[in-house]
Amino acid sequence: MKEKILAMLRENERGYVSGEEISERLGISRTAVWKHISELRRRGYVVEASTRKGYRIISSPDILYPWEVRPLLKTKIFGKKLVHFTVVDSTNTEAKELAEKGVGEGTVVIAEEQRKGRGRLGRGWHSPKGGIWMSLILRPKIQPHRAMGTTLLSAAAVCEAVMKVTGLGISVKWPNDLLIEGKKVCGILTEMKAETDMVQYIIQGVGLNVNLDEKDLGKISETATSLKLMLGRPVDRKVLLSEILYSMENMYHAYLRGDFHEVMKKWKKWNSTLGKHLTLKQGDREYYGLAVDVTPEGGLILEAPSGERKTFYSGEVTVEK
Ligand code: BT5
Repeated sequence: MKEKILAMLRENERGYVSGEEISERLGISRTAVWKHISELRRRGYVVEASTRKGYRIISSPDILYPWEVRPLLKTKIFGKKLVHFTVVDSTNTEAKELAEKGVGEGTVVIAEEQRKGRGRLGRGWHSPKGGIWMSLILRPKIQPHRAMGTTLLSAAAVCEAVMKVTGLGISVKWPNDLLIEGKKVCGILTEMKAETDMVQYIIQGVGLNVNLDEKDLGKISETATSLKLMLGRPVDRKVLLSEILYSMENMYHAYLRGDFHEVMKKWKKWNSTLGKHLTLKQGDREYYGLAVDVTPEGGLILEAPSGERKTFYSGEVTVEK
């Protein structure tokens, strides 16, 4: 109902819409209209009311409410069910709980702020207001070793969407870092539950610094940046979120069809890792080599100076300057 009332108020942005018209068109009582308007106000919308003329919308909050995002979606299933939090510990944790309860593929959990945002290997993810902190539930019928491929497709999808909406030059550093001018703007956290030979669900967490200012980044501003800082103006998070989900859905379907070539082609287009000499750290072990390719499962193939090739499925990469 909120979605419909907002649409009516926005049809005629400079003018008023009478309570009577809303009530007639939506088939609800005038009191119900008033209750919905009060609810919108509680959620940060500024709606002017005049006894003679009716209601007029003055401004909307910059919040990724489901009824704001839904009308912009171009996807078939991704994001159609959207669970929104103002503040939460971690959207990945929430998504995992939902997945355990059987919630379907394509469900997205999103938060304006995370108190305990998570990175890989127990690291934290700084998530103040202004970012896109989201987790997507996937239920592909694939073997666990292929799950990492979804990290790559998500990384490529976010690059595609960011490029489309902002025009900024963005690149992927294998496996899950998205960088602009060498600074991290987005990280991806893939978590899964699997039986020995079949994935039950994958939670694809995406953390993207959209409208964060220098002060929001605080201590990490030396290594991290945001789209707003790079662009010099804020970005419409709703539009960007809808583009990200659209790209993710398209690439995910290509991936499920077995069209790895399509996914890899996109990933390679955005990547800044292949062709570079780099050090890959796994715990306290280090490997050095030339990044020659990625496998359809998302593994990175390194060629050591001896010519020997080895594939890695996890690790921290430092590109040699
Ligand atoms: C990642 O881990 O890059 C994965 C981050 C995934 C975050 C999303 S947000 C939605 C969902 N819910 C969650 O709880 N998590 C996911 P990793 O590669 O381990 O990088 C973590 C490191 O990046 C930290 O140790 C910091 O150095 C740095 N970092 C932390 N917050 C950052 C930020 N907002 N921007 C850039 N770098 C950050």
